[in-house]
Amino acid sequence: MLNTPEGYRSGFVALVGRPNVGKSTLLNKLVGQKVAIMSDKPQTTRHKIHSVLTRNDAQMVFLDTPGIHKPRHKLGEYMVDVALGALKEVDVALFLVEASEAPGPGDQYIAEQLKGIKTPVFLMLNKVDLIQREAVLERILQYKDLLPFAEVIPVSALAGENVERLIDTIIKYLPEGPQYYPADMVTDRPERFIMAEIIREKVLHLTSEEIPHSVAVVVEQIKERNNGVVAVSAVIYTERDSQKAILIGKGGNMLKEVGRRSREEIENLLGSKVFLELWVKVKKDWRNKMTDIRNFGFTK
Ligand code: GDP
Ligand code: MG
Ligand code: K
Repeated sequence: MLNTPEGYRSGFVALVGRPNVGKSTLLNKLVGQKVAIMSDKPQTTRHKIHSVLTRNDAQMVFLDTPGIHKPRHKLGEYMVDVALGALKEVDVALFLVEASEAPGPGDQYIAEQLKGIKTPVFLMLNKVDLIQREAVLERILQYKDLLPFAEVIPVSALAGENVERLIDTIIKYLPEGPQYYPADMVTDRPERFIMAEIIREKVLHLTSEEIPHSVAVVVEQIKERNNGVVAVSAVIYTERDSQKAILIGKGGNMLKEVGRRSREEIENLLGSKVFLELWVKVKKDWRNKMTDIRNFGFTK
């Protein structure tokens, strides 16, 4: 435990909301650095990510939960489980919704799940930059019926609008408590995991519908060489030979581009030159095999 001043507050905050409402974007804005990957495809986030925001008066630990949605396969069930489990452990839950859309079945499903939980829930109307100012209040009224919300906060995670106010409001709900983590720490996830997430993000960005979420990335080796270059070797797992072919691309072009973009970002993360080696392997039907799910590191 680090020395904690009198009156210090600390606690845990979970982000929930249907896929693509901007949970990862908000999380990154809150802690001011890229820790969760973002993409315009749903279900980019499979893991619980802890990231930490430290101020002089408080420390918040954020969990980016996988989207809560009606499960369609075992991995789906598992993700929902992780998300719901996280909600019971936290001091505040941020329920993100889309300002540009009226409440849908996905939001209703999440609201149902949240009803049984004692944690105070904030309604976070995100992406307010996409709608007229005058439309904000009307939209809030549509969502307010879903649950008894402790607070209602319109934000733009992308633009950082109202994020300071959100932080101040969260702190009011935190109990007095110690500073759990050092002030300069933003995530307790090992770099290996973040690297794998960066590579997976590039795959999802560069391939369109052909490569669904049946892709997993495992970073197998990280070695620092004498010249300071960090050699990273990673495997991208797909479910089918046809997907493997798409991922490799004509003359290996797709894989090269995934590698180039990933390498640049990993270099930023590590602050050193990186030599990145990528492999593509087929592992059939992995989504429905729990043992494989564990092997890929989806631990609770
Ligand atoms: P998640 O699935 O809930 O984690 O959503 P992401 O954070 O991955 O965001 C999904 C998409 O919405 C990305 O393309 C983001 O850039 C976009 N997005 C997130 N927040 C905002 C926002 O405040 N305004 C706008 N215009 N787009 C946003
Ligand atoms: Mg996400
Ligand atoms: K997403």
